[in-house]
Amino acid sequence: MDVHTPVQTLNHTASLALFEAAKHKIPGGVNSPVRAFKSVGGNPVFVKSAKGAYLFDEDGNQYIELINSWGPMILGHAHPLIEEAVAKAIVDGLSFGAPTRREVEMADLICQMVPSIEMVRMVNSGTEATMSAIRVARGYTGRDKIIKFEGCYHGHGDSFLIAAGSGVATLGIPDSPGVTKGVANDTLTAPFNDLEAVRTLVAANKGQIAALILEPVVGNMGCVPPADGFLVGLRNICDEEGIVLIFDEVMTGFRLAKGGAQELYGIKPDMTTLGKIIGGGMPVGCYGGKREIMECVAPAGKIYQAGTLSGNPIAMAAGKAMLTHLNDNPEVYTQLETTGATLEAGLVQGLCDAGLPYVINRVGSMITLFFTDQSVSNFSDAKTSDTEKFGRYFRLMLNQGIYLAPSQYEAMFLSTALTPEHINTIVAAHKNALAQL
Ligand code: HOZ
Repeated sequence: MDVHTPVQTLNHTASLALFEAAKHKIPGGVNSPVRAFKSVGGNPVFVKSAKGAYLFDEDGNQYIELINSWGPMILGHAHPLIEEAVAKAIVDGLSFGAPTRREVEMADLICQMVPSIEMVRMVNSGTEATMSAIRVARGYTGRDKIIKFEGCYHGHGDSFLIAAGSGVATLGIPDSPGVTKGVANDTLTAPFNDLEAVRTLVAANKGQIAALILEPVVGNMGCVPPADGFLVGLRNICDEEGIVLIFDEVMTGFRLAKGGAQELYGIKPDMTTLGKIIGGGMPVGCYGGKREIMECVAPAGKIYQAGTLSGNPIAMAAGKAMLTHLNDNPEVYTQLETTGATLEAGLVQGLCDAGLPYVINRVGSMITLFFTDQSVSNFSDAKTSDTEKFGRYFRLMLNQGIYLAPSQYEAMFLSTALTPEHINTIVAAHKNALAQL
């Protein structure tokens, strides 16, 4: 019989003091709600630094990193290639609000790696990318409505805060106050993986739907892969009805394959949105797609979208270093798949030994453990999870130095900095946590 080590609570004195101070000046003490640990209990850990597979907090605790800034740190933290590129760029100036060579090189690289993107516009975040993409889709089609899926999260733009996942689902406020009825009425929702529901919406709103947007592999209700035939079914519906198909690849882009989920599943969307991943973690995003659509964007066309910081030189330098590395080293994806499969096998073993009901969804280096006994293929399924149990599990893992996403409705993101030894450590902590749930 395994002997389990009782989990001691780590010292979080400095984090706690910072959180108390933060609550006086920052709403809820955090600059993005999901960081507040609200659904898992306890208080947020304040990060001091990160390197490779590790995160270090203000109290000197060390954690193995499984969030990786919600996806972009594919190569782990403070990777020398990216650090060097940023250091070199900084001496040339921080922001110009004018075009630069690096933006042209980045646009070339993105179009090369994601062939459905024929033209691309840089913005500053994934939220900005998705908000801009639907404006362009509306301008291009002359239609107002969009379809999104329950539990998908596309940033905090008004149109997307309807039946949203991520922090919105975590805090139980799926339809945020402040979103006007008009905007809400233009957002139609369907359950993920339900083609019939989409067909019904399209038939009931004939000629009115500008865009259908989705995370092709969802990360924001936990990891939920597309069912066989789902993505191709959506592609066909959009073709038949003249609807712009938008893949939100803020989390999956350059992570699941060089060309993102669209390469993995062999489906070409009309438009793609990307986020922090194209800046190696710097604040950046972009949207792009078919030339015919993108040429409608000002100043080439009449659909307005702009930004002083768009294509920021430091973000471009970091992004170019990371994307070039991914482009030149396809073995990164084999390594991420192996790491993901090894972690999954270890987690499954622990859960079977403990005799606990579970579902693990994984696509490559995105993975979620749901505490439920029914398969999870949409948001209703995800909500059958025992979130209390997830909270206890989260705290037991944190206190053993494993940093998971602080919500059942998020995915873990693995990096190439994780070694087999790290995976062994995570699995040992997992077994220990399960024994003490
Ligand atoms: N699921 C979010 C990223 N797509 C979490 C990050 C945040 O909201 O701060």
